[in-house]
This record gives sequence, C-alpha cells and structure tokens, in this order.
Amino acid sequence: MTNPAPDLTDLLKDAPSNWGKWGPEDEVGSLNYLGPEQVIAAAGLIRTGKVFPIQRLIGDPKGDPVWPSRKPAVRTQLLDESTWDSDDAPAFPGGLHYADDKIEAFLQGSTQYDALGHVWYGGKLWNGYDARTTVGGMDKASVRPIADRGVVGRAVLLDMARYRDKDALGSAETYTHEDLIACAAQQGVELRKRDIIVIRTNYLALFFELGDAFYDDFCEPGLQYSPELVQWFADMEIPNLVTDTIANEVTTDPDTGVALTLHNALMRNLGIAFTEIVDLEQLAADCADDGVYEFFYAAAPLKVHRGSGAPVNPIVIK
Ligand code: UVW
Repeated sequence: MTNPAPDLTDLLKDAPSNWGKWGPEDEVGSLNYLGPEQVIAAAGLIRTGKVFPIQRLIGDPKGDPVWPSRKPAVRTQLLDESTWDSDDAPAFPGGLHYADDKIEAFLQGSTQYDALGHVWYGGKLWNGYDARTTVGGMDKASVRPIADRGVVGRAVLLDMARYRDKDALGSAETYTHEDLIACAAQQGVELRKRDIIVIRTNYLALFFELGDAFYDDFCEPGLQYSPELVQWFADMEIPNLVTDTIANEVTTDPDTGVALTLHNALMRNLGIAFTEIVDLEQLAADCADDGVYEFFYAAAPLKVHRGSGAPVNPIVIK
C-alpha cells in the first residue's frame, strides 16, 4: 500500500514565510520587491523596440487549455448586422449600427494572474488572513490589489524545453531551481535578485495535438517542490513566476503525492504572484535568434472586485 500524501501543514511546517514582512494589511506580497528602482532598470533593457503580448487567445478556434475542473470561455454575439435588420433592434438617430458581445469565462481560464489568496491550507491565506474571508468572494488578498498596482520589472526567459533539447517538456516532467540556474547559464543570461521568472515548457502544444484526450491522466510538467527550491525563491526575492503551463508547477509531486505544493509554498507563504498559461512561442523564438533572454515586462490583470484571479495580457518589450 502506498503512503498517503502528507498534509501541507506538516510538509511546509518549517518552510520560509513572508507573512507580516510588509505589514498586517499587505495583499500583494513579493510584488513589493518591485519599486521605482526596478522599473527604471527594466526600462533600460528596451533596445530594439520589439513588443511581445504573451496572452493566449480567448476563444481560440483551436481550443482553450484550462485547468481540468474549468471550462473554456464562451463568447456570445449579442448584436451584429443581422440584429440591426430586425424590428426589435434598438434604434439610434443617424443610422448607427454596432456589434456587441459578451464572454462567460472562468477568471482563471486562459492567461491569468492568481490572487495571492487563491489557494490555502490550514484555514489561512497569504499574510495570515482567515480563509473564511473567501466566502462569497475574496475580501482579502484578492486579485484587485495586484491589478491596482500593476507589475513592471526585469524578466528573464528560461527556455526549459530548448535547454533539454526538446520541442516540449513531457507530462509530469519536473525541474528544480538548479535546472533554472543551469538553463540561465547555458543561455548566457544572469539571474538577478527581484527578477520576474518566465519559464517555457511548450507543454500546451500537446493540448492542441490531443484535444480532450489531453486531460486523460492529467499531470503537467513543472517546478518540483523541495525545501531548497523554496529557500532559493525566498533568497532571490522573486516577485512573480510566469509560465506557459496551466498551473506553473508539476501538478502532483511525484515524491510526496501532494497537489500544487508550490502554489502554497511560493504563493501563500512567500507572496509570489503566479501568472499562468502565457504563450511564449514567438518570444522564445526571438530570444533563441538574438541570444537576448532578459527584457522589460509589464502586466496588470483586469480589476475584478473580490476576484480570485483575473485575465491578463502581459507585454514584454526587448
Ligand atoms: C488552481 O490553483 C487549481 O489553479 P491555477 O492553475 O489557476 O492556479
């Protein structure tokens, strides 16, 4: 018989925490590491003027990869030229016609920022907020404070797929902070304190290849928890982890059997913002071409009152 997965409370009992570091009312955590100094330094990385919006397409006819319990966004057309021909169409002076539509979407479907309070264990969210503050909507550590401040800084792409000489990482494939350091060294880019870390796996290519079968035995590749990895993220004062996978980390830890350990160790405990499901293909091709893996990064999720996450189209400029 296999051992049951340990409880996160036990697994992370000695793990580093940033609770209280920015005061009892803080709701943006390690994003506090990004101030004017980091913004100005990041602006100095703009050299060619090439712009890369890295959001995935909402309503992509090829499909939208989402976490298994979620559904892709549905866009509905409400007004178009055919509507304006009907008798009950609204009428405006001067012959005005226009198109209207709406989307019904999970706030964490497609490319998104997680709120720091999005995941928890032991009844406490980021900064020690009571988990009951999530009932009916997030009263603490929602996505709103992240949206209100925005995220701007130096980012570094770590192309783990190219580093491992693959088109894409495979299901359940893991990597560590030591792999990130080795990947940066191979790419010739320096990893600095307070960098926004952007990791490419190209794993979601499999979703577009397999369709619904992608969700059979779902286990994404990604960072794997270890106390050393969490300490490295804490020591490096990483403000934001951005990846092209749905959940930024290996779905279920192959050693402990625990799901989404790093959501808790990095986001809940250290206050590191998570950005998921970005599309890095054009950016990565450009980086492979010019050998420049550092760049200016700016993002602000949509301002959603009490939201546990929100869609975003981060902009990278080289
Ligand atoms: C969960 O935490 C379940 O999902 P996400 O990938 O949006 O963080």
